[in-house]
Amino acid sequence: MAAAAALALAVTACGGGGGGGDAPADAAAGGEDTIVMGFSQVGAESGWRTANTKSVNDAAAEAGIELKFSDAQQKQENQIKAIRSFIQQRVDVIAFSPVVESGWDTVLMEAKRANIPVILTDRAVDSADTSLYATFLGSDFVEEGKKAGQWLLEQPESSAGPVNIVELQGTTGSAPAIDRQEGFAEVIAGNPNLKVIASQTGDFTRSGGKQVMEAFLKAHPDIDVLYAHNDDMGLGAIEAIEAAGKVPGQDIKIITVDAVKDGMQALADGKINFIVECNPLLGGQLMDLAKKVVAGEQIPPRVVTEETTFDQAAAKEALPTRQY
Ligand code: GYE
Repeated sequence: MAAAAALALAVTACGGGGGGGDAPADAAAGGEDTIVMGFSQVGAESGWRTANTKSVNDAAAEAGIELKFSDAQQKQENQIKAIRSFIQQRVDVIAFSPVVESGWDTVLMEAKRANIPVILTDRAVDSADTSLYATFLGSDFVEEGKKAGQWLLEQPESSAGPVNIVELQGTTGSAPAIDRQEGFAEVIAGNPNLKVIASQTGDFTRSGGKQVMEAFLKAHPDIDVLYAHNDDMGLGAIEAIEAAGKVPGQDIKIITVDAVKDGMQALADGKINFIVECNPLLGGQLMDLAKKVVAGEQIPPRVVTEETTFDQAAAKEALPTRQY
């Protein structure tokens, strides 16, 4: 620990002296007053993520904030490395979307000791010490899970007899996977007809969704409903369902989360039945919060994004003007 701290100090001193690797970037971006943000992204696992990355990049350019962007390829160790490097470069603010909820206290403490504010964006951490970050900007994932369950509760088949549900979970240990499972389970517990007969992670990817759905279809001939924690896994699962000779949206009803373009298209085409929206366009709000926190202004500890839901008719209406 002491050695690491000493090293961090040494690198910091060097960078601050003007001869460090970060000096030219600062100069190019317009000098001393430019806010520099280190941003550690989860990866590029889904359409949602692609839209989120674009939003962050566009908003930084618009706000005149210099962005140091790092892609963690869905690995926590890469995010920890990126955050340490941002601390060494003495960025003004660090923003990151934590791939999983736990295991962040040490590195967040390092940022705090270096006096660099941290903004959590999109996903939460489970740290008990909330002084380790300035705010959390993102969706209410439990609420999203509840909306998915609520739609299913309202379908006529839910009161007609047993409904066998399979669930494709997001990345194990991630806030959206944990919370979307929890919200959904809580709501469907109100109806004994509704049973989750299998639940497994597809890692938020299309290929993961396809593979796991293939296995579900082999093991369970009697699946009525698929609940996928994101559109991409749902879209992968549709391929598996069609390959098994079943009709997605009819033989198996499908509920997903996100409402990205490809998901909305499948919903409009009748292959998905219901999508709970999760808004990836967080860039603008993130840059506003960053400016305030760097200026020492008060910011709310939690900023929740507003979201809606779509059935097939609503998807048809929304698609032509959908941004992502
Ligand atoms: O739903 C999924 C992505 O963290 C809200 O991550 C995000 C989730 C999103 O891979 O598609």
